[in-house]
Amino acid sequence: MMAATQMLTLINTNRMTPPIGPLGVEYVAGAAARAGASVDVVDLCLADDPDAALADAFSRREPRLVGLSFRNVDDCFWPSAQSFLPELKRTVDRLRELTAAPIVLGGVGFSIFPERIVERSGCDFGIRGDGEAAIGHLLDELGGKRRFDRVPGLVWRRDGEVVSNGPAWPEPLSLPTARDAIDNAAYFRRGGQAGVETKRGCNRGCIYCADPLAKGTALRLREPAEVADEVASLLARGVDVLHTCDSEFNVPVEHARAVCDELIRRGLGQRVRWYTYMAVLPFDEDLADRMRRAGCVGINFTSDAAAECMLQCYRQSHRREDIARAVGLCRAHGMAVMLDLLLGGPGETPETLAESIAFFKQVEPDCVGAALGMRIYPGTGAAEVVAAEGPMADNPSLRRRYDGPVDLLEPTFYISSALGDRPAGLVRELIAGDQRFFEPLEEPGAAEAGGVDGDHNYNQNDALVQAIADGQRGAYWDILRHLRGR
Ligand code: B12
Repeated sequence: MMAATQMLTLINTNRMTPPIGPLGVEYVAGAAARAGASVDVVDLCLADDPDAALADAFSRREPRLVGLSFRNVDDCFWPSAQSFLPELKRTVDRLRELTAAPIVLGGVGFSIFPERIVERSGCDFGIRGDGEAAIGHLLDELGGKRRFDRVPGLVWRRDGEVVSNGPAWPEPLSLPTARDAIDNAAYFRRGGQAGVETKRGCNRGCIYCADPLAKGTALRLREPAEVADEVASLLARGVDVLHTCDSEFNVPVEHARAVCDELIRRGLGQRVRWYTYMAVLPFDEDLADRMRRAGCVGINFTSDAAAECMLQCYRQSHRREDIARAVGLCRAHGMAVMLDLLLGGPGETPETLAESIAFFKQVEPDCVGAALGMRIYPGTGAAEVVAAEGPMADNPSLRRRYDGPVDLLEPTFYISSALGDRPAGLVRELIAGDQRFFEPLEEPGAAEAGGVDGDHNYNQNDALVQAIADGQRGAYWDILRHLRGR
């Protein structure tokens, strides 16, 4: 157990808008405080002038440790492809001027590339995986024997070399429920929702996904009662629109049912509205019914494609008929439905593109997120597929906006070269103005760049910011569809 005098300053570095409450900071701060540390949070997202906020914060304190939360490495969106690493480096450099305290990094984005980001940012430490218990261990070692090899998840420098202890994915999973470390009410006003986790980890094999790298492949479940306590804490703060922060809510399905049952039993299902990410399978009448009664109003499915070869390429277990059935279940139970399309993966051709888009139109969802370009992360199935295609430098399907050698730490996307020079143009022609679709942005330099407001990048999205200021709440795809009058 930590000594009560140990002081930790946690900083949220994510300044995208609409602002999303930094759930990682919330839980890490709550856990460190529960373990006896005195914790301050400096939230650069809610600060008008981040530089002034930092200067002000460190003029009044000298903590033992400064923790930076780095949620997004980049916006994962082609072709905007914005990396947040330069900004992170600037923040670390600025902190070096303001404090002598060591700096530790953490966050889901950080945990995808832990060693690289420790090196690139120049910070002292990083924690890959869950931060709640690990940060307490680190504080203890800093104030004691400095046996950094004992801190779970720690990435650190030994004799000038960056070394790592292996990820921190502790079990069982129990998290603070008070929701009092960040300003959830402000995030609700400005971001229109709050996040909550029912579990961590994902055991699915989707080739493109980085979640198993950051959260592990074991499903670490929270007690349903704990999830319900947290929902009640948010309600007490006037926050009644939520988004789950699990990789997929319905995996494993028994846990999804149990969480719903607990929300229903406590009458919370009638007081909150929530949205969720889900796999297309497993999903049936029974789960749809329980979810609706538990307060779910919208589901965003990892549907990916309808062309069979693309579903196989992405290693999805559902077939196109399952997508149609999932949409039908949502309709029957009064939940809005968003289907994600991942276009341009290995093997995509103009024909498979046309097939998937036509099918997604035909099943009549409320929205379709037509993302073009698969962000390639090292350590995923996608990286293996790309490696098998030959040297990355010569791969005509890799798209990027940075110079120099291909480096997967930078936003690097795969768009099948079979789609030609203007794949976004092709996709937009196939969508043909169907207002249910969020379209990919035109390629940089494309002659016709109309319809740029038709995408669903939630990074600096002014239309969303304005809609939320005007009182709209909910998942961003649901707000955007209302803005389109749908
Ligand atoms: C739910 C979700 C959303 C929801 C958020 C809903 C909400 N109200 O919170 C919505 C749909 C809005 C969304 C939007 C976006 N998202 Co998102 N999202 C997620 C998801 C599934 C959960 C994030 C989360 O809150 N996790 C729970 C928290 C508690 O975990 P955590 O942040 O990792 O924190 C833990 C540790 O990392 C660590 N930690 C965190 N901070 C710190 C700090 C210190 C000092 C330490 C020691 C430890 C530590 O401890 C914490 C507790 O254990 C993740 C994937 C995932 N499974 O995590 C993607 C993910 C974060 N999103 C991603 C992206 C790209 C985006 C968008 C940029 C997409 C876009 N272009 O519009 C936007 C950005 C929005 C924004 N303003 O930030 C990517 C980021 C990848 C990357 N390249 O950086 C992810 C990883 C998905 C993926 N696999 O691609 N997202």
